[in-house]
Amino acid sequence: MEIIGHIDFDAFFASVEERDRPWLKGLPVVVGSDPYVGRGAVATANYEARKYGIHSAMGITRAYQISETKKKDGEKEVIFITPSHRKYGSISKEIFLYIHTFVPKIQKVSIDEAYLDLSHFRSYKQAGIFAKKLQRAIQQKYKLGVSIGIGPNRMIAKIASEENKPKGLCVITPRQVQGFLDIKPIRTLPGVGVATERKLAGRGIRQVKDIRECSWEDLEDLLGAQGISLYQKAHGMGSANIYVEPRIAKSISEEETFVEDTLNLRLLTTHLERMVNDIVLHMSYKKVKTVGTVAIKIRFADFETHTMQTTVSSPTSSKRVLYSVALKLLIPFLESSKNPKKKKIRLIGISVSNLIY
Ligand code: TTP
Ligand code: MG
Repeated sequence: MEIIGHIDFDAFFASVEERDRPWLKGLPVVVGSDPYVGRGAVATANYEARKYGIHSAMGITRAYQISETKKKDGEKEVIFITPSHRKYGSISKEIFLYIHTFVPKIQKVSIDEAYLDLSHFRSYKQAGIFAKKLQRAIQQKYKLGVSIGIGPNRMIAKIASEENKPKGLCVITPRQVQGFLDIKPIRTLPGVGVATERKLAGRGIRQVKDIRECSWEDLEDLLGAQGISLYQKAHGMGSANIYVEPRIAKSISEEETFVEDTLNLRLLTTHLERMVNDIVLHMSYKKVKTVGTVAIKIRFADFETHTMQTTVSSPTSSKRVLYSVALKLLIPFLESSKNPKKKKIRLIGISVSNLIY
């Protein structure tokens, strides 16, 4: 029996910012473009800001106007925050690696969502118990809320994860699928956009159940191939395949582009140290015992790029050793030997390979 989970972080970018800046607690928060520049959109809004009607992809100027109106009415004004994509990316990576220690088959589909193969729990009840534990663990360890949906295929799991957001858990067994879907607006089904919705509304088709009551021939006449696929979705059918990236990595790497090109040793070594820490963390999650080769990548301001690698005398997992090996590779790029024109550095990367599991 296949049991599929879908996990999605709640108001992800905004939740990270609220977590890292406790003074934001209880305030409406929008992460997105700078409203004073006036172009661009809302990446996400926390749940307080959503109560004002602000949502992802809304123009930032519109969000700002809403905030100003609310302020005039004596309500809390919205706090606008510029996104830190690198931070969200590394938090996402870390949490999914953590989940991976409990769930061998994971398919990450965006920065904050993934499908989980929970079939090894053997029952929906056990999968649900696990999901609740996972939510608590993530809350405790990372101070972030996640919602989880469970169902017999990816489509149902994803719709279920939306069901009780935030911090929602919704388990839909195969027997419950039809009742769950039937009363949903057709927009809930993947692939139904505004145009399809409008077309079907003209025929009185508004809920999933209305699609199910059509014959597939009628739907095909109306929508072509999409009609057939819609018919299947309305009956709760979907794929339960989880596409897993190869588990045994050949190398682990990290790289960072600096906000400003630099030759500042302190800055470079701080970044290098942080990247080594991340690599060692990933090694432990991936159960890599030691590494045999360390490589670094340097990109100068003019985009000229070099890589250098070295084999360590004995395979290691020591942070200190990895750092000093990487530093030894880096230093010539700060000196005349490999950088006679004293070009500033735009990016550094580090990669470890010859992994022993
Ligand atoms: P979502 O999971 O769609 O949204 P969310 O996590 O903010 O809120 P929800 O609780 O409803 O899941 O997207 C994840 C992140 O992706 C979101 O925090 C910000 C980013 N994002 C954008 O930058 N632009 C967009 O239009 C959307 C939809 C998301
Ligand atoms: Mg989300």
